[in-house]
This record gives sequence, C-alpha cells and structure tokens, in this order.
Amino acid sequence: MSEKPIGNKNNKKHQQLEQFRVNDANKKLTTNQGLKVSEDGVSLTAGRRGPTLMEDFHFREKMTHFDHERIPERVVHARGTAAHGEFEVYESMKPYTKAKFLQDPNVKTPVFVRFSTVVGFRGSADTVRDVRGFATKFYTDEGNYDLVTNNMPVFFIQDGMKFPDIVHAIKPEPHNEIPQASGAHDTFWDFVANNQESAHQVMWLMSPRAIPRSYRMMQGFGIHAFRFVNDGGKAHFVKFHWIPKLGVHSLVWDEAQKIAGKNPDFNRQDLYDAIEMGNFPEFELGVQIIEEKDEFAFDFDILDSTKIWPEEDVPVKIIGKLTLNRNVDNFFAETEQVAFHPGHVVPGIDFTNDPLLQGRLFSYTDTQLIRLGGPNFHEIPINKAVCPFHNNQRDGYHRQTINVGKVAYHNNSLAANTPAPATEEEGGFVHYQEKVEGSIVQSRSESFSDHFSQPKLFWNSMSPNEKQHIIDAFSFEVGHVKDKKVRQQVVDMFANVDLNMATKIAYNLGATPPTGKESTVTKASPALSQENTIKTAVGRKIGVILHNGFHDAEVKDILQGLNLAGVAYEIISGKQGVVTGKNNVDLMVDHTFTTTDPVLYDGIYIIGGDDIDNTFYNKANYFVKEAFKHYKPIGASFDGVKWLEENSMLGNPGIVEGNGNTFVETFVQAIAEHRHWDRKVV
Ligand code: HDE
Repeated sequence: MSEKPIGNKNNKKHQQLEQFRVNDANKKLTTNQGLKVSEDGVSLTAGRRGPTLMEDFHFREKMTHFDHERIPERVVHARGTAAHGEFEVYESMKPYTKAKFLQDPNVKTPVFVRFSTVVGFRGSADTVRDVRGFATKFYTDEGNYDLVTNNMPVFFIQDGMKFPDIVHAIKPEPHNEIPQASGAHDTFWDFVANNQESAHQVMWLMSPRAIPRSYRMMQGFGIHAFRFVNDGGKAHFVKFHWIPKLGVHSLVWDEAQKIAGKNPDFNRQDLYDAIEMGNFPEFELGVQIIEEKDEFAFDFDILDSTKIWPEEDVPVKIIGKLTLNRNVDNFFAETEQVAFHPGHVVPGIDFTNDPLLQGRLFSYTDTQLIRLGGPNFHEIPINKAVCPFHNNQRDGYHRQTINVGKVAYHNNSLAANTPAPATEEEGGFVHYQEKVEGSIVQSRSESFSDHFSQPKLFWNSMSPNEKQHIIDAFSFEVGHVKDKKVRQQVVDMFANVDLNMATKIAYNLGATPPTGKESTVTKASPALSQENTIKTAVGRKIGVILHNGFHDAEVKDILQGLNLAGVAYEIISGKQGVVTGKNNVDLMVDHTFTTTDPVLYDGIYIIGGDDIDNTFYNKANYFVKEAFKHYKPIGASFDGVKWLEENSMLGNPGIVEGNGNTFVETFVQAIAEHRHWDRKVV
C-alpha cells in the first residue's frame, strides 16, 4: 500500500481538524488533568491482598471515563462509515442558484461523507437487504450545507408524521428484538400492506439496489424536490443525484447473505481499503431542474417523495464531482459524532412543501440533542463550520467557546446592536417567498393518491435478471412472514403493480393467486436499470489461486496487466507464507482457503501449480464453483484450466482461459461486465 492518503492539506476543514488531532505515541501516560502517572495496571490497595482504596484517583478517573464511553446509536442509520474529500463544480450554476460553492470551478469545497444502512444496529452486517444512506456535509464559506441522500430515489411514506410508524414496523419486533437488520418479518409487511404509498420504495427494496456491491458503486438521491434560488430571486425546483464513476453494481442475494457472516464489514472495508490504496472514490453531482411554471405539468405531484422525475422526461444535468481522498483518523470522533441535517442550507438552496421534507426539518436537530447530549454539537470538530459563526446562543452542556462581553441578546445598544442580522446582499439567508394560501387541514392532496403507476414504470424498466431478483426477494422476505393474512394482503397489493409478478410471488408463498387490477402503465425508464450503468474493471478485486510450481514468469506479467487495468488481487493458497514458482519466484500469500472466501471477490483467477493434493483441489474447486454460481468472471491459465474442464464450465459467458496478452484483455472485459447472467446456473 502507498503512503496513507491525507487529502488536501490546504483545505480549510483539514486545517481546522489538525488543531484537534492528538497523537499519543511516544508520550508519557497522564491523567486527564495532565498529571504523569507511575502505575496503570494495578490499583491502590490497603495491603497487597487488601481492598482498593477510594483515594486511587487514577483508577476512578480511568473507570469512570470507560463507564461513560457509549452514546446512543442513531435511531436509524446506526451502522455507517465515513470519509473526507472535496467537491468541485464543473461550471457556474449562477443562472439557477447563488450558492457560492456552486459558482466557481476553481474552488474545492471540503466535504465529509457518511454512508450507512438504515435498519440494523451499529454492529450489524453491511450486506443486508436495506436502503443505504449517503450523507454529505459541504464545509462552505457560507456555512455548512448538508445533502442527506439515500441510494433509492423514493421513500416509503409521503408525510413525516408516519416516520416513527415505518421505523417501528421495520426495526426488530419489540417483544423479542428479532430479526436484526432485516425487513423479513410480519410487522414490516403488515405496515406495507396497510400503507400502500410504500409500494414504490418496496419495489426498489426488493431489487438489487438493496444489496450494493460497494459504497463506491451506488447512487445517492436527495429524494425531495428542493429549490435553487438565483441572485435575482428566481427559483427552480431541483432534485439532487450522486452518480458513481464506477457505475451502479450489486451483489446477488446468496452472496450477500454469506458475506454477512464471512466479513460483516465488507462495504466498510472496501471503502477504507480503496482510499488507503489511493483509488479515490468519485461521484458526480447531477441535478434535475423543473421550472416553477411547470409545477403541475406532470402526471404525478412533483412534491411527492414516493415519485421519481423520470430522467427521460427531466434530464439529469451533471454539475460537479466529489472525490473521497482521506479516511477518518478516529471513528468515534468523526463518523459517530457527525450530525447531518437537511435543514443545514446555504443561500441559494431552499425547501419546498414536500410534507416528508418538512417532517425531516424538525427531526434531525432533535435527534442530535439526545444522541450527542446537548445543544452544542455544532462545536464538535467534525461538525464545526469553517467560516466564523456568531450569535447570542449561550451555555449548555460541554460549551467550548468562551464568548466574551456581557451582551447576549438582540436588540441591544451596549454592543452597537451586534451581532447583527446580515442583509441579503451581505449573504443573509432570506427564505424563498413562496405564496401559500389555504385552510388549516389534516388531509393529503388528491395529487398524492396514485401509488401504483410508478412502481409499474420501475417494473417495466427492469432487465430479466432484475425482475427475477425482485420476485425472489419478495418470496424470501414475505416468506418469512408468519401471518398468512399479511402474506395474502401483500400479494394482493402488488397485483396492482403487475399481476404476473404478483402471481409468481403468490405461487412461491403458497398464497391464493391474486385477481387485482394491475396498473396500465406501459412506459419504461431505461435509466432505472442497472444493466445500463457504467461498466469498468477499475476498482475490482479478484482472488488468485496458486500452488507451488506455478508458471511464475507468465503469471507475474498477467498480474501486472490486471493491476494496470485497475484490478486489485489477493493471492490465495493452501497455507500462509510464500508460494514458489517454477523459476523460484516467490509470491506472498495474502489468504488461505480458510481465511477468505470466494464471496469476497469480484472474480476468481485459477492458476494452480505442481503436485496438487486432493485437499487443495477440493478447496479451490469450492472457490471456482461459488464464483460460477454467482455469475462472476473466472479466469484460468495453465493447470487452472482443468478445474473449468472438470466442472464443464468452459464456453460459458465470463469464463476466460489462456495466458497471453489477449487473455488479460478478455479477462479484464469479463471483470468489467460485473456479472454474466446468461450463464446456465443450476
Ligand atoms: Fe433520515 N433521519 N429521516 N431520511 N436520514 C436520520 O438523523 C428522518 C429520510 C437519512 O449518516 C436521523 O442524525 C425522518 C429520507 C440519512 O448521520 C433522524 C424522515 C432520507 C441519515 C432521521 C427521514 C433520509 C438519516 C437519525 C421522514 C433520504 C443518516 C440520526 C420525515 C433523502 C445520516 C440522525 C448520518 C438519519 C429522521 C426520511 C436520509 C432520526 C423524520 C427521505 C442518510 O433524524
């Protein structure tokens, strides 16, 4: 691995955090009061076999601090991982927004990004079927802007009021706290069937999007309609998209479940390792823009968070790029304590009346108060703005700033009426003056009532293997529901999307075939299918199976060729240490068959060697068969080819044999393809 990447040392956030970083190496051990201690492993006792004395201040301090180390985990999105980086805009967005960080392509704005799963506890596995969070804090010169997105573009509910309900339904059931990090249980599906606005997101949740291959290979969607406001006061509706440069790719379900046991940190590790190796993840920022005059021009309500704006109707304009180039130094201090809020905006970005967004604007600060223990969480280094902040807020737990002077109110004359509100010209945030009129009501607009047209659009847009994935996922998830009535309700509900799909699910569940009226939508949106994503071998990792006596000269060239194409590899063999080739070239073994597993690789390259015994053969065979079953590329050279012959795999898509330059080229193409669905897997 290259030297640890430390991001851009010149960016303001880096410089600010540097003041808080502490390196304890080569220092003397002290108490928190700075007193050097002479003993850290034995407490002060009355006699060598006697009771511990209260007087032992070091013991008391050490134990008390330990006793208070934990804070509540996030009520949702508890499991996450984060990294630092930078954002640059490609062209000025001046015609649409006055947000300063979107004006100048020469400006790099520091960012901090946290990826997460939603349902599982902080220690749950990464590869569960779930929505993923993708939250970005931009440390701009006008204050922090948080773009808090998910990897699916719609949400389960239309109104913030129902958020506690959906979360109660999908979290482990309260009587026995089972199951962990999974929607495969009665209360979730009971919620779905009785809150039919969830249909669209449930379709996404049953699709491969719910088990991303990597955080580097998933999209982020702001979901809500926000507003861009330019310096002339003109507003446009806007939806935000993050688009990964490596394309959008997923695992297969059998693999995802096995990874959850083999390496529960799979996605976290993947992101960390990529950054450490200098393979910085990149995402482009896209915006969909709708003119205010076109607010009612669509056959759905653009303020409804259960709807997408189809990209074919409202194109995604690519406006900038995010690069993640530094891992955190301390998980708790940074990843755990970062506090996002969709209400952290800058001039030029504003809200809409989307009732889900409105609900979020309350929840996020509120949740930080319990999680981070008081109102001063904005002073925690990772949350601190890089521009100065001044107001009359004072005191509270763990206050850091020492506000001098005696005036802490407005209006005043003693401090010349400062700190004073800024005018719009001075950068003061002025809320967009949308005209609203109406009676105070508790009912939803009729324009929010079509729950099945867009799920059908999604279904129509899926490739055959994505459709099969969705049917299998419903069959697995609803198959874990114990209550037969709930199963039937689910099947009947999804017949409103597609009768054929629901009938197949009903068959698998042993439910009565539904007779509902399916949506008549025939349109498809090709942008929704992962088949149409970017395909590249860059950033992939393969497992290379070797034994002593391998063709070292040729193999070294091939491995170098793979590296040049951006493919990383790990050497797998029967035992740790080195494997030695025909010409005595040694390669270090990264893993044995015991310490790794084929599910942890994007493909397998089998080479073998001399004098292979049955144990080696059978273990290597397991790797090849699993990779085949998961539709992964398999390369074979020299003795390796016999594994493919004996398993009758040769000739299948994504199976590549040979050992020259064309082998490297063809294998790299097969890796870029990600999965080879046309393979006959039994
Ligand atoms: Fe969140 N959400 N959310 N959410 N959300 C939280 O805030 C909430 C919603 C999202 O890495 C919580 O700090 C409500 C949509 C992400 O720290 C909490 C509603 C989207 C993260 C909260 C929603 C999201 C959160 C829990 C419906 C995608 C993780 C901890 C009205 C656009 C941020 C916290 C991180 C976290 C509330 C719906 C994304 C409780 C009430 C829609 C990525 O405040």
